[in-house]
Formats: sequence, structure tokens, C-alpha cells
Amino acid sequence: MSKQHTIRRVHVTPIAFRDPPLLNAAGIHEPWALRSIIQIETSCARVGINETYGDQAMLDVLAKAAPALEGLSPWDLNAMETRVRALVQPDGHTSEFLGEQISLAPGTHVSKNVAKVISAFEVAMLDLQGQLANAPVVDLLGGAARDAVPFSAYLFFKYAEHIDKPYAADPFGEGIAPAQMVAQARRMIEQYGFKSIKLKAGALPPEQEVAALLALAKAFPGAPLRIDPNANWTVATSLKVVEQLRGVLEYYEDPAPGLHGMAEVARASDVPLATNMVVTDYKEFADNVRLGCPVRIVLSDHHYWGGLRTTQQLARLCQTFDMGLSMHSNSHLGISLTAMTHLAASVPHLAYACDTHYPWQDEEIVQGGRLQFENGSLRVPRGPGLGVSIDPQALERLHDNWLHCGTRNRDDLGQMRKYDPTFTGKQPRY
Ligand code: GKR
Ligand code: MG
Repeated sequence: MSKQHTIRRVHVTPIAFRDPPLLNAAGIHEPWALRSIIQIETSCARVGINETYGDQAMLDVLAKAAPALEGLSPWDLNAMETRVRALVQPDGHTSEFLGEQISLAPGTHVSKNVAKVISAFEVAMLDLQGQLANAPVVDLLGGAARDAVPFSAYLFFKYAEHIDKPYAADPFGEGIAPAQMVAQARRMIEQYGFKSIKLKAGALPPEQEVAALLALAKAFPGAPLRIDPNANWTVATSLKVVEQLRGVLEYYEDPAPGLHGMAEVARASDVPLATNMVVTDYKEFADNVRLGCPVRIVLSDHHYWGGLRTTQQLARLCQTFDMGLSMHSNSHLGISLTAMTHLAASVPHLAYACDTHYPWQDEEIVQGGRLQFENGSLRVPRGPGLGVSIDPQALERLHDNWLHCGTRNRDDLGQMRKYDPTFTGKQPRY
């Protein structure tokens, strides 16, 4: 039908948007979060869009791979993969997202370069395919298993304002004490209707984080709760915490470092373990299986797993090994959220509300502005392709932010050192 259309050019535009001072195991978020916007233009003047990481290393590898798409049909995803693989090297060993210091920025992990670039182009090509076939991406993925995708309230311990005060403080205020965390949850739930709650931990002494989670359990009885210290706890601390949270957790996300640390926690506790740190590709999936599946739930992320179709395959594998699947998130805007929604809608085997950082952002790149949640869920767009388009003025504004913000790589550790010059970021800290 539309085989004659070919890709003429790929544009990659780096953008930056405001991000609050959110605390995590690695340190604290900087005032500007980075992403890049992909636009793939065809000979028939259609444009397929996507959003991905925006760190300098990612921009470099996207720039290297982009010319390889010229002349390809938007339907030729396999040829795109072959060309990207030929040009882009992983340039490193498979990462467990761990080292001496925790790095929570998959956008800078070179070991994921091939998967990240393939994903970046795949989504934009699927958007084009949907436009050509007049079908939403979810239909290209096999059709919707659900009409709306549930997301969770993703809470962070946080300061009221960035140390460098680059702009007005966000409306959430400080989030350190349990009562402040309950207020944060209330605000987010009132605005978005989320039913599940995730607490990002690993930032404060564990007793304080446990107190916050117990306060949340009391304030929101029956709400599924998760805690995620990003492997910043020893096995002993992880076991102590899970005992204190007995009967409260839906799942326990990345308590201890490494697959073997997670396996030790799994042996001594009956709460299912979830990860976006130790099962991040198929090799690590196999390692987990060989150990008898200590990790029971994979928090996938199409941005670094290699795209929407790869994540569908991952879902099948999870089902085969009786494991659950849900979604991880980093700071992002509406194009990523829309792609996540199409994907999650197409996966019957998805039993948990997905993560999203979206409530922490107040800017948007898509036409029509911020996406609207209903009762904590996002409706799957029914328009052709992704069903969203870029607001050109917003793109210009957010690119201008990037030009002026001075941030080129996410550095939560460096930012934390502005508050505490002795902060090392060594893990596990507690
Ligand atoms: O943005 O601070 C953050 C998160 O901690 C993020 O970097 C993690 O990748 O959200 C993520 C997680 O669930 O581990
Ligand atoms: Mg996590």
C-alpha cells in the first residue's frame, strides 16, 4: 500500500525541561532534565515522532546512526535494526546499572546504545506506519488488551527548592517527614486519581523511609504500595526493612545490589522482588532464570530494552517463567508516556500499575498540552500512529531551554555535592 514511501531525513532535537529537586540513591535531580525528540521525515512529507534520552552520549550515537535510515521504508524495522547494529557498538559490557556509585541514568549507559537507538527509531517508524495504515500503534502491536493503562503515584523525598533557585519552586513543597509524604501523595492522587503508590527510597536513613511508608499505608488503606531504594541497602538492611513493612508491600523494588544480593533477599523473605536494575536485557533475564527467578517482576522500559516489540517479547518470556511485568520510568514528557501507553495496552500480561515521573513535570511537547489521566489511567489514543503530534512552539521553547541550561549529562551525584560536598554516592549506603 505504502511501500513506495521512504525515509528522507531524521532530525534529533535535544530539549530540557524543569525537574524538581527529587532525592534518590545517587543524589538529587538537577534543575533541568534532558530528553531528545526524534522526527523521521518521509518522501511523502509525513513525520513520525518519538522521545528518548537526551544526554550527550545519546545525542552522539543518534547522530551517528541517523543517516543510516535514509532511503528505508518506514515498514522495514528489521533493516533499520541491521543498519543500526552495524553502525553502533555497545562499546562496553552489559551493565547491571551498578558500580562503585549508583548511576540512575540509563541515558548515559553506553552498554545500552544499540537497544536505545533501535528503540528511538522503532517508535517513530511505528508512528509513521500507523499514519500510513490509518491505525493506532496499539493496533500494529496486536490490538488493545485494555482501553486505558493504569499508572502509579510515584513519590519522592524532596527539598522544597533547588539550591541554585533557577526558577520558582514547584507546588509540592518539601517532602521529608512522613506527614509531608502523605500530603504529597494526597496532592498527586487528587490530581491524577492514581490507585497504587510507589515511594522512591534509598535517600534518607531507612528508619525515616519506613516511617513514611507506614504513614502512607495508614493514610491510604488498601492502596498497593511499593518501595524502591535503588539497591542502596545491604542485604541485612533490606531484610530488616521488609520485616518492618510486613503485610504492607505489593512488591519490593531493587532493595539490595546485584542479582546475587537480590537472590539473598528473596531467599529470606516472601515479598515478590521487582527490578529495573538487575534484569535490564535478555542476558540478565537468563541469569535470573538460572538462579531460580529471585526477581519475580521485571519493570521494563522500552527506551532501553530495544523498543515496543522487544518489550512485547519480554512480556511473553515473563509469562513463560511465571514472572510479572510492569514499567519503569525516568523523567519524561508526553511522547514517551504515549508510547508507554500503547505498549502497555497491547500487553495482556501486565498486572501492575506502571511507573511514571510525569506528575513531576510541568512542561509538555505535544499539541494540546499536558495529557489527562482519568482515575489514575491514561486512555489509549485511537488516532493514527501514536495519536499525538509535536507542538512546534513548545519544541522551540524546550530546545531553547537546552541551549541555555548548561546541563549536558544527568549528574545527580554532582548536584548533591552542591548541598553536601562530602557526599560520595557510594552504595550500598545503608
Ligand atoms: O529519577 O530519581 C529518579 C529515579 O530513581 C530513576 O532514576 C530510576 O531509574 O525511577 C527509576 C527507578 O525506578 O529505579
Ligand atoms: Mg526502580
